[in-house]
Amino acid sequence: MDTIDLRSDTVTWPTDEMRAAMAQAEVGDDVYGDDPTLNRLEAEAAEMLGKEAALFVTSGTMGNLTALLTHCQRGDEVILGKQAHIFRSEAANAASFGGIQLNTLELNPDGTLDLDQIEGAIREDDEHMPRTRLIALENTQGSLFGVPVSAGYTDRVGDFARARGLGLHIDGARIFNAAAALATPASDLVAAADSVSFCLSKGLCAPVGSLLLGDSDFIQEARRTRKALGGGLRQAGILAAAGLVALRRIPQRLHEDHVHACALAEGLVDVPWISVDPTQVYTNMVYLELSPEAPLTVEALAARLLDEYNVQIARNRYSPTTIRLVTHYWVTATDVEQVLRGFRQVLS
Ligand code: TLP
Repeated sequence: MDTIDLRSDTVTWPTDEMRAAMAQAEVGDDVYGDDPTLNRLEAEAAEMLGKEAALFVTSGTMGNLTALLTHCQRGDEVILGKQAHIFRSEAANAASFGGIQLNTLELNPDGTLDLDQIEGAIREDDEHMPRTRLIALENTQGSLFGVPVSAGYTDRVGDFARARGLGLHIDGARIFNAAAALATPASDLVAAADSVSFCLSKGLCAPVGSLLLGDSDFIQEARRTRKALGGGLRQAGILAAAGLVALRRIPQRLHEDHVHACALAEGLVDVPWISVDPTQVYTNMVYLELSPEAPLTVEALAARLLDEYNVQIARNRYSPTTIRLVTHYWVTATDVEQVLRGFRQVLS
């Protein structure tokens, strides 16, 4: 990449191997179900995550929306964290396109929801009330330092949901980061879920795409929903070819990004005006606070880092003094040193 871009792992460029695979991809028309490369990607993803079937969608947002629209009817309710991406950062799509209401609960610092609070949020069968249909978890929980959520907890939520006739969806945009951090197969982290979405185009480096997974009936229905949303793609094998390289090559190297995130946090501890807690680095995200007394704003800091050190950072959308640094394939150990030099010199 041409800058050291820490704004997100969504910024990752495809690898050379992905570009070559895209150029050579066998293609068909996926709406007819005959794109061989896309079919292979969906089959391999389903097998990796231990689900019956998978559906390629354009983005994480589309994966979550397709899941919610498939699980829920208009007037249904989904219980999820107040800090969930689905609630905060998906442009109220469940409400605007599905008439679905989101009932949010405060997340614990470890990314979990209390089961007794979920219990309290489930609606009675009463004509005045929405119908509770679904619980949604996020793993890793991006807004809470990228903390991974354990298989044990997810299994408990799955049992709890099944016992009450509710579904469980996992926004697993970064499920392979969670798997790497917990040294647990991703399939174990989602075994309890009726549906899970994960992104190819974040830490896995593919240029486009996410997958939504579940049992065959669910995915057949989701395919209809995706078509209705305009997400029926044609020669999508071009994109799937990069996705296959992503799935086969990248999950096993994600721990390197986590090591780099820790190195960044540790190196920033002594930098003036910055507060950071290295014990709150769990995966590939480092959250920093810039003191309100600092001699420059986050925007001014970002401009100087870019001009003088070729480093890109961005302000957190929800706070003027919070910065999230995200490590990924294109951030090397040498880049980490360069970033630390930049922060030290601009802020000293
Ligand atoms: N997250 C992006 C931004 O929207 C903040 C990022 O840079 O982290 N679930 C989770 C947990 C996500 O973090 C994101 C994207 C999505 C879903 C949506 O994915 P896309 O951007 O592919 O629609």
